[in-house]
Parts: sequence; structure tokens; C-alpha cells
Amino acid sequence: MRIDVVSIFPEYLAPLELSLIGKARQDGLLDLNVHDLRDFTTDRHRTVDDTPYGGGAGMVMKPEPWAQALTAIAEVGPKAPGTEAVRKPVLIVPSPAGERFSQAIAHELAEEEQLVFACGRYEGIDERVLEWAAEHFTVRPMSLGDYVLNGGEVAVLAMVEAVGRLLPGVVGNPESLVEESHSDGLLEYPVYTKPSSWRDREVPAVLLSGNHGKIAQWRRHEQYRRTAERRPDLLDVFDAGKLPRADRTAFGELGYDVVDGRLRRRPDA
Ligand code: JCE
Repeated sequence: MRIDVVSIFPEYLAPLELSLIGKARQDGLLDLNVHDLRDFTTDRHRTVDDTPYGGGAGMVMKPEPWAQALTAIAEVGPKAPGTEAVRKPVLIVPSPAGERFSQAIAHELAEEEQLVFACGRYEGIDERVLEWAAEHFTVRPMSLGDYVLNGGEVAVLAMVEAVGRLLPGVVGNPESLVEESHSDGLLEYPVYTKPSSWRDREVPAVLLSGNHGKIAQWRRHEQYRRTAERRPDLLDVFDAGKLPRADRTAFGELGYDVVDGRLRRRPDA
């Protein structure tokens, strides 16, 4: 996979050189390049921003440096005749007004040949850049979550890490990805390591029992308990159709009944 990132703060993307993603780069699985938007300006002051039409606070990123950068990076523009059709690169534009990023989207992006991330700053990028870019890219404005960052860089760090670890050969332990892939939209169970007693706190005895059936059931029930407590919204879409009796009972104790294969919160609970 090829990944290009464009930013006026390329040094902000330095962590991509480290750890998991850095390893993938070394191993030739990932061709990742960070570009400075100011290198695509033509004026003496390397200007990337200007005042907003219609007034209002702050500044807006000028369109032409973006067009120059994206053209150079994706080798868009007139192609030699007879060039075979290739998949458009995906242009991901972090924005609080974007589609919400998710693990499902990370899996989609991991299938692509080329991703380009456009990191905005100030009040964002002139909207015409996104319209123009749609001729050459699949454009996806993307939000990391319902909060406002100062720019796209931190969102890109998160998205590149989420996609990068799904690429074949990037994760050290592929078992952890298998477990994740059949994770059923619930929160993870809690994990423990040695010592079994630490500051008067014991690891749950079942985990030391060697009974793998009991351990699997305990972990599942912990997932239910945590999800009900912290992310009850996830239970709205949980498939409770073919749960074992013990699991229905566990949900019962958490205040949920199973109705038509869905969990329903009991009114009094
Ligand atoms: C960004 C800004 C809009 C005022 C470029 C914020 C993504 N999930 C996300 N939260 N915040 C972002 C994000 C991404 C790119 C930019 N800003 C700041 N955005 C209105 C200020 C500028």
C-alpha cells in the first residue's frame, strides 16, 4: 500500500516513522511519504491561507497549493493515451463534518492501493478542492469522533495506525486480529497478567482454573457487563438470536430481555 500525507506540519507526522508502521515501512509493506503543503506554493511567503468569503472568524486554506500537491502526489492530470485504467486513489480529508471513522472503514481502506490524507488547519480547506479532487480521487471527508481538533494531523495518525495494522504482515501476532475480526460489536473483556496477587488485588480465580470453557464464558459475560455499563448503544444492534441459556441469564441480570433476537432494556431496570 502507498500512503501520502500532506500537511503544513509534516514534523507532526513523525510518529508514523516509529513502531508498527515504521516496521511495515522497513519491511516494504507500506510506502509512506509525508509532504509539506508549503512546498507546493509559488509566492515568496509560501502562503497557504486567506480570509473567508462571507466573513467570520479565522482563515481558510487556499485551493491552489492543494491542487498542486495532490496533482504531484497522485500523478493526476492528463494521462498518456493507452494507459490502462487503474483504481482511483482514496483522498481522506479529516474534518469534524466528515463521516465517522470506524473499524469497518479501516478494513475498507486497508484494501486500497493508495491512500492520500489531506490535513487541514485553520477553519478548513476551500470546499472547491474537494469538488475538484473528486475527478481524480474517491474523496472521503472523515471525522475521528464528535469533538473538534485543531487540524487533521492527529486524526491521520490514528487512521493510519488503524489501517496499517490490518495490512498483511504488519501485526506481529496475527491471532489478535483473528480474535478481533469475530468480535461481535461488544467491548473487550478485561485482561490480567502476573503476579496473580498484586497490592491485595487478585486476578479473577476462573482465569487460573485451566477450565477453558468457563474462561471463555466468563470473558463473554464481562464483555456484556462492560458494554451494558459503558456503551449501551452497541447493544441495540447486537445479535442475541442464538445466545446460550447462560448468556441470556447474564443479560437478564444486567436488565435486558431478548425479544425477536434483539436485546431490550427492561423498563424498570
Ligand atoms: C480541523 C476546525 C472546523 C473549526 C482542519 C479539525 C476532525 N474528528 C475531528 N475533529 N476535528 C477534526 C479536524 C480535522 C481537520 C481540521 N480543523 C479545525 N475545524 C471548524 C475548526 C481544521
